[in-house]
Amino acid sequence: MAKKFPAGFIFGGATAAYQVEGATREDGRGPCVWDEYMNRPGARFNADPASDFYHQYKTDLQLAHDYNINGIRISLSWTRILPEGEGRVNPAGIAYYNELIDECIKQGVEPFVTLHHFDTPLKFFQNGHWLNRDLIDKFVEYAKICFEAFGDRVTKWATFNEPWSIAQNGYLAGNFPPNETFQIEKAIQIEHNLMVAHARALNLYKSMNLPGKIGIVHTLEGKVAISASPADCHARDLDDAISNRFMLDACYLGKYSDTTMSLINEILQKNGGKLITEPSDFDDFARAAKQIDFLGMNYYSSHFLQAWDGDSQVVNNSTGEKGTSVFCLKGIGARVSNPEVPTTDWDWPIYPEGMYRQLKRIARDYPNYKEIFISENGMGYKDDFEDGKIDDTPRIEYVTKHLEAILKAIEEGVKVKGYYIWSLMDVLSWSNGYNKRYGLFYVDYANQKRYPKKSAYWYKAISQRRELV
Ligand code: BGP
Repeated sequence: MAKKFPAGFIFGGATAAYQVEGATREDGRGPCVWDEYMNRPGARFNADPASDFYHQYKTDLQLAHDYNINGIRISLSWTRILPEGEGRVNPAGIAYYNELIDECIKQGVEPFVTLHHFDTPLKFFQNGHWLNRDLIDKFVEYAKICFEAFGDRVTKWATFNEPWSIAQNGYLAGNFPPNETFQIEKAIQIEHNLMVAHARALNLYKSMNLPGKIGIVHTLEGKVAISASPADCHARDLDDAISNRFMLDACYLGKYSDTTMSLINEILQKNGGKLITEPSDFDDFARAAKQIDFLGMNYYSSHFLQAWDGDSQVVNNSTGEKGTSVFCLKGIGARVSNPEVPTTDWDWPIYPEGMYRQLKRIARDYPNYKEIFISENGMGYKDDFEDGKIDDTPRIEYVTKHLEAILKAIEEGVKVKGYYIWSLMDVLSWSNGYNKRYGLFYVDYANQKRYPKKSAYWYKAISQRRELV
């Protein structure tokens, strides 16, 4: 295994606007889908003030600088920039992101900017969300405004964060708005529509001759058959097709391969439904596939697949009560526990081998990829805060194993250029609230004070030496 990370490797920290900014009603920001969702009666938590990054960003960037963190993932809140999602631009929103980006650069913390990290303008969500193709045009208009406003300084752009999570969580598992379950046809259609929006925004960016790079962030869940039986292996292939392969094909092949479509059609036949595409989509895909600069890969976990003949059933573990998850999809498979693989309290298998395999798979199946950033990886944990000290040794162990997997892939020739730990500081978790912490820096939500965890000191040492310590 390579000992050192290559020169220029980014040791970053990741955030997302809705999970850190707070200030959801300040300075003219308009409503997004999550505002309405989290303000419903009975909601367990909401996004104000979250980590108050809207006001505390200088403190957080100073900490990043002091801990040798040289990159930060941020996302732009669409409705801070366009309060109605379209039309009128909010000067205060543009000013905020100008100041934030300038501060990142001043502190030597390169911003990696995502245009859309789940927070669709409320109006568009109510109008059919990503099932309505009008939203593709609206997204491209919004992207253009962002490229024009910030494109002179932003060197890394991602069109979307995790299209699969939008589809899976919103339409299969039901733990993201609109909380629908088992709507497989809708999930696949949303994936396609998001890939069209991605391709069109990317092609637009490339036509503007700006100095940066552009890609997309996908969550690449590992898929492993629980046994060598052909039925379990087929369940693995079906889950991989809908979760990963379908969208990777769109991004890198510029089309859906025949094998991919046969798996997707099998899923659609068993569940009822049809994918609707337009011929121009594939022209957009083909142009974008030639121009995409990087893949952002989020990796947390892998699933162990068993053949499943029954109806769909899902139980989400959103409290950290170990062993409560159920996930079986009709026509695909059941995600079962593997007694040999440890899990987090939220039942996410800890399986760094899955990250290694996904990196190798990109290099093998999509050899035209240029570079990969691990744009999120980290461990949700109920940190103990004692006298201002947080010993998060399990998180250090988790990240160490994943960094080892990256070093192994690099040694074998995979072009991985950076790692952004999820998360820089503690943030709001979409469906788990505030007790599932990921940060290098602990946030005391009562007073917004930051405290470095044991992992922050450890991460600093790794970043300084570019090797595991
Ligand atoms: C990814 C998202 C992040 C973040 C992370 C952890 O899917 O891109 O925004 O939330 O997962 O997830 P969770 O907070 O559900 O544990």
